[in-house]
Amino acid sequence: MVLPVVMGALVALLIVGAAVRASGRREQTVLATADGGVQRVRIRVERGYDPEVITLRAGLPAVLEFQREEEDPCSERVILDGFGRNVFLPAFRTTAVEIQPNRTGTFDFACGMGMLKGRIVVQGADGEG
Ligand SMILES: [Cu+2]
Repeated sequence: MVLPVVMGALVALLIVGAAVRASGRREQTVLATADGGVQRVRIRVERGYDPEVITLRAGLPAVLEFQREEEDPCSERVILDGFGRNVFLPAFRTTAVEIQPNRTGTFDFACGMGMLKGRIVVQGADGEG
């Protein structure tokens, strides 16, 4: 029977894919720079966001530098619902998006179609979420 073998291979592939994805997820903690107290993080955009999870501190402005390294229309907009931003990202450019993370919490961001996903975690000054 060929079908069970194919199914088994597919399941194995899915498990491997999930493991790679889990280990590939990177979290970056961003603390205020000494000059001007602006938090700054660069996010590479290519078939996803790298890092996918960004930790910010509440109460300090933050600049997210989206470095888009592809022309795939999927990633041409980034939507930060929690911050009321919907921004066009030109291909092979870095676009700075300034946000004001005043409230603690977890705020998802995504491409225009909701296929590429990232997350901003805003923590209080004491490091609590
Ligand atoms: Cu997309």
